[in-house]
Amino acid sequence: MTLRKDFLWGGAVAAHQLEGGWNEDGKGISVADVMTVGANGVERRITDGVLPNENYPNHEAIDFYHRYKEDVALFAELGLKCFRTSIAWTRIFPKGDETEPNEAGLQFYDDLFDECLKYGIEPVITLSHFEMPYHLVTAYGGWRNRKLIDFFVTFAETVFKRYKNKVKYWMTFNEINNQSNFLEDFAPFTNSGLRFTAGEDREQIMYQAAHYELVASARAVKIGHEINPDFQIGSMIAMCPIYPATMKPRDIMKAQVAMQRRYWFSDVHARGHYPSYLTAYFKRRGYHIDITSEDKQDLAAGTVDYIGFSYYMSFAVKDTDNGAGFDYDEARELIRNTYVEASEWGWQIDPLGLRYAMNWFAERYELPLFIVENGFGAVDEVVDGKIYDDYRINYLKAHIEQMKDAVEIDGVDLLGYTPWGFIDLVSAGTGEMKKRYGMIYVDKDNDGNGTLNRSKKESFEWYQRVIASNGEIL
Ligand code: P53
Repeated sequence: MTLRKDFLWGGAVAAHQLEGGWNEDGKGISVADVMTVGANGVERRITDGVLPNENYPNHEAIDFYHRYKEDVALFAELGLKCFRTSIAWTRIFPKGDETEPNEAGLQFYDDLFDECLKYGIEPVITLSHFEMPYHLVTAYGGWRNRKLIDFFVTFAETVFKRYKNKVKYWMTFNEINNQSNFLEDFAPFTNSGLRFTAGEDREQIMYQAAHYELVASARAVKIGHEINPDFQIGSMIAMCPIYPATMKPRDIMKAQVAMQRRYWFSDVHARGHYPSYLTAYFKRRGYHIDITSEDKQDLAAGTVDYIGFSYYMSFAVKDTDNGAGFDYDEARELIRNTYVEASEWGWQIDPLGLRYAMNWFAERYELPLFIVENGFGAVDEVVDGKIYDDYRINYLKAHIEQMKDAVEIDGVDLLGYTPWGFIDLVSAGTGEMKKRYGMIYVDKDNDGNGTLNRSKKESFEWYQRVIASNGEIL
C-alpha cells in the first residue's frame, strides 16, 4: 500500500491565530480576543473583556483577513491540495445567541473559499477552534450550560447550508480533549469557555461541558449529512500518546488509565456511546452528569466519519499513588521521557509516536484518519534575508516517514496530512509570534512590531517537493 493518489497534502491554521480583524464587519469578541500575550513558561492571562493597555496578539494576528488573496496565491505555489482553517463563530454569530447570522461574516468565508477553490485547494473546516463567542461565557457560563448545544447547532447548520457546495471535510471541536487538563485555566477556557470559582469541582464541570459538546457535535454530524450526504465530518483530538515510565505493571496500568482519561472523548465521537470505564469512574467519584436519554440517542445517531487529530509529542507517566483507581492528574503527573529530545518549549519530539498513535486510533475505531496538525515550534533567525530551518524540515520529514510506515506497513487508512501553522501565526498556548511553525515567514515579533511581510523559508521548497512527489521525495 502507498499513500492515496488523492492524498490531501495541506496546511493547517485557525481563524483566530491568523485572521486579525477582530472587530471588523460585525465580528463579536471571542475567547481568543481576551487572552493576553504570554511567553515560554508564562501563561497567557484571561482578562474580563477587552481592556485598554493590554497586548492581545489575536486582535491583529497576521492580518490574513485583509491579505488572504496574496496568501492563498502563496499556498497555491506551495502546492497545497487542501487548506485547513476554522470559521470564526463570532463573524457569523457575534454574540453566539442570535437567531440571524451576520451576512458580512458569511461573505468573508464565501470569498476565502472561492479563492482557495480557484487554485484547486480544498477547504477543510473546523467549526470551533478555541474561539467561541465571549458573550456565551459571560451570559451563560460557557459550555457548562445546556443552551449552548442549540447555539452551536444553529451555527453549524448555518455554515453547512451556506458552504455545502464548497466544503466537504469538516471537524466539530478542535482538540476537544485538551480540557482533560482541567486544573490549568487555558484548556477549559479555550475549549469550553469555562471559568471557575474557588471551591468548584473543575473535573465534574469539565465532564458536563464536554458532554454537551459531544451532543452538539453529534447533532451537527446528523444535520450535516442531511444537508449534504457527501460531507465528511470528523472529530479533532489532540493525540499525545501516554507511555508507561517503566515495565512495572503499575506503570503500565497507570498509562492505560491515563489514556482513558484523555481519549474517552474520541470513544464517544466514534462509537456513539459512553465507554463503561467512564461511567464507572463517574459513579466512583459521585459525579451526576446531566445525560438524558435524548442525548444518548443523539450521540448514537451522529458518530463521526473520520478521526481528525493533531500530533506534536508523546507523554509519559509513572504510578506514584498506589491506589486501586489509578487516578491520574495530567497537570502534575507527566514525566520527562529521557529517550527522546524536546523542543525549546519542552514538547517531546517522538516521530515513532505518530505511527503508534495512528495504529492506536485505527485499531480502536476502524475509521479513516486525518492528521490535521503536526509541526515544530521553534525560533527562526533571518540570515542574509533567508531562514534556513533544517530543524523544522528534519522534524517534518521524520514524522512523514513514520506516517508512511503506518500506511504502507501497518495498513492504516489515511486521508491527508496538514502541517500546523505552515504560515507563521500566533501561538495558541503562549500567544507568541516567536514560537514559529511556518514554511512561510511572517515579519512580526511578540510585541507586535514588524512589516507583516511574507517570505519563503527553506522548508517551503522542501514541502513543495514533498507534495509534488506525493511523499516520495523527502
Ligand atoms: P502552540 C497543547 C497541546 C497540543 C496541541 O500549539 C495544542 C495545545 C495548546 O497549546 O494546540 C494545538 O500554538 C492547537 C493549535 C495550536 C497548536 O496545537 O501552543 O490546535 O491551535 O496553535 C500548537 O504552540
